[in-house]
Amino acid sequence: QQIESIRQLRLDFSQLIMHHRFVIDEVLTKISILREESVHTRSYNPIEHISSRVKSPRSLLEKVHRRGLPLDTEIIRREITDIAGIRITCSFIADTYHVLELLIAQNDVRLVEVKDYIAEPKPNGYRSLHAILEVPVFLRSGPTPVICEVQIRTIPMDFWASLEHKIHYKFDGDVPDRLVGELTEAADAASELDRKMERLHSEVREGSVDVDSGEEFDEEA
Ligand code: 0O2
Repeated sequence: QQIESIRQLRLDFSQLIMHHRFVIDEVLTKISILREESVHTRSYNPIEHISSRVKSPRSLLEKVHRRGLPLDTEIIRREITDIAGIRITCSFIADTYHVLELLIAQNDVRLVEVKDYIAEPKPNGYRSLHAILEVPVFLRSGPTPVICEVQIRTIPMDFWASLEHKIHYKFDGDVPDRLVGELTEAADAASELDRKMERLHSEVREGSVDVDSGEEFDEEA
């Protein structure tokens, strides 16, 4: 009896992970279509980089334990919203909001929640636009809604967040005050860079600055 329920749990877990891999594929396809279409029709690429990951079973189980949830995949599916994660890096702040608007305008995408850490950065300086989306994956049994977390940020926001993440893990969360202070300064500098780049970009776009387009590298990935 107990062996049978363990076997069932393993099966449910691998199915849960598989469904989240599928939702990543669905959302990645949507994003690359939006990106290619924008390049084609506006000669403008709002997206610099896209990465994705499915939470490892180990870190998923740790989170389930931390949150005091039962080992029930239906509950985990509902409560843990970052099993499937996609990160989109844009050049400019305006692009982050625009990409999200385009995604949620699609009628099979349901916006569950938005956390706008660009408008309201976390106290440590973390900035990013987070959206929890629910998107159907087309299984043999029919369309099944699956949740996916999309983080959209600019290059400076991403640069800052990856370093902060490394430092956080290196010190196991107990980051020395001096480094915390320096990270806050770096967050301010990243924010200032974003503002400056946005301003320059809109000046160029509005045509008040003469630009010689010159040669460009071919786009990869
Ligand atoms: P990883 O390794 O990137 O997956 P929760 O999702 O329940 O843990 P919350 O507050 O509901 O927490 O979610 P929130 O605020 O939307 O943030 C979740 C994710 O955003 C984190 O996932 C990070 O990826 C990123 N994030 C949030 N705050 C920070 C921050 O201060 N610094 C950095 N570098 N990233 C941050 P994980 O699971 O913590 O990490």
